[in-house]
Amino acid sequence: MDYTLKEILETTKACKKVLGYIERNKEKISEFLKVDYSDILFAGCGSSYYLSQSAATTFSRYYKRSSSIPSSEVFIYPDTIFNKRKNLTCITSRSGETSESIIAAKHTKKRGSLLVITCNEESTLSKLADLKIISTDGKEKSIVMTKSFTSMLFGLINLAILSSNFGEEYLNNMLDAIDRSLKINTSNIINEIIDEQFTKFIFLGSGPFYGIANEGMLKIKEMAYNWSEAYSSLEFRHGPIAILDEKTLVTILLSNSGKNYEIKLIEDIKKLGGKTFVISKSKKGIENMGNYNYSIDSELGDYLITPAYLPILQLLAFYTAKNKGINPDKPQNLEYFVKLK
Ligand code: F1P
Repeated sequence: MDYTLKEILETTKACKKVLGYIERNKEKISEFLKVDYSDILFAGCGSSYYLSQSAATTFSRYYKRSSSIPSSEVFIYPDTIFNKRKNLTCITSRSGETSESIIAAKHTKKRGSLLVITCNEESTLSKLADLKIISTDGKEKSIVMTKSFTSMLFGLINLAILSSNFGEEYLNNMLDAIDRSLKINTSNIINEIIDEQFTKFIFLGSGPFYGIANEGMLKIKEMAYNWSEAYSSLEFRHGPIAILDEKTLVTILLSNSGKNYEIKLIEDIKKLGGKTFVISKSKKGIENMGNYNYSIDSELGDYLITPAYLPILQLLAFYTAKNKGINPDKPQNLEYFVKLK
């Protein structure tokens, strides 16, 4: 089996492991999060930046107002980042060795505390951290990030929940939802989609789903070398909609908060001849809304369901690549992490 596929299918196990890590270090983590930080900034590169986008939205909801930027922006435009109060920076990095993220970490450590989430405990970033969260089983052989992304996001959502004493009872439901999303691997939906040989891929998601939409966009580029774009859902009407044709697949990550608006958008896209793939938590009220549909069948809210949407997008990219005769285990032009020379 291709190891990229094997790693996607190991996602639930990786999430359980990160949960165990958080459980074992609960006291230390709670103490760290009790500090009255004024600004919280998430930063990362590539997939880890998109992970930061989604995590920052979830931290804003459950912990404190947070924002996200690519790591390089931290040291290229430092004046725009921090005020003089007590800051917390969270750097996300699978390898813990990406140059921009290391420079950003050193930079922000001078101005506050540093939280690092990574899959590599022995990395440079882990050693710089005031608090580190390790996704041991998120570690991958594959260059493209899959279970590492999902397990690190799962870990960060758990931190947000822990900080607010909100709903630890939801953790098992989150793991169940991830398991159910992986079932798409044995359904026919992805085969039906790849048979159409779409040439353009658009991913739409709002709030915590925006970072996930960006990651769907990146997976298609990295694995299948297809043109792809991602937008905050309703932004799609403001220009990008002009490129729709019957060979464009628009994947919509349906939310609870924006559902009514998103349903109207799906109808518009279909009227204009684009094809839609609707990923939702529940089928209720939206049966066969898209040209293609996948429902995870979960009662979770928007902020907690996000990790479960990822395996679907990763598998879509994986099989699109295979169908084009591309080996997703060996993507062209990419390295495991970027080292600036
Ligand atoms: C990961 C990353 C990947 C990307 C590429 C280069 O960095 O940016 O997202 O696919 O292969 O590395 P990190 O998470 O290890 O910092």
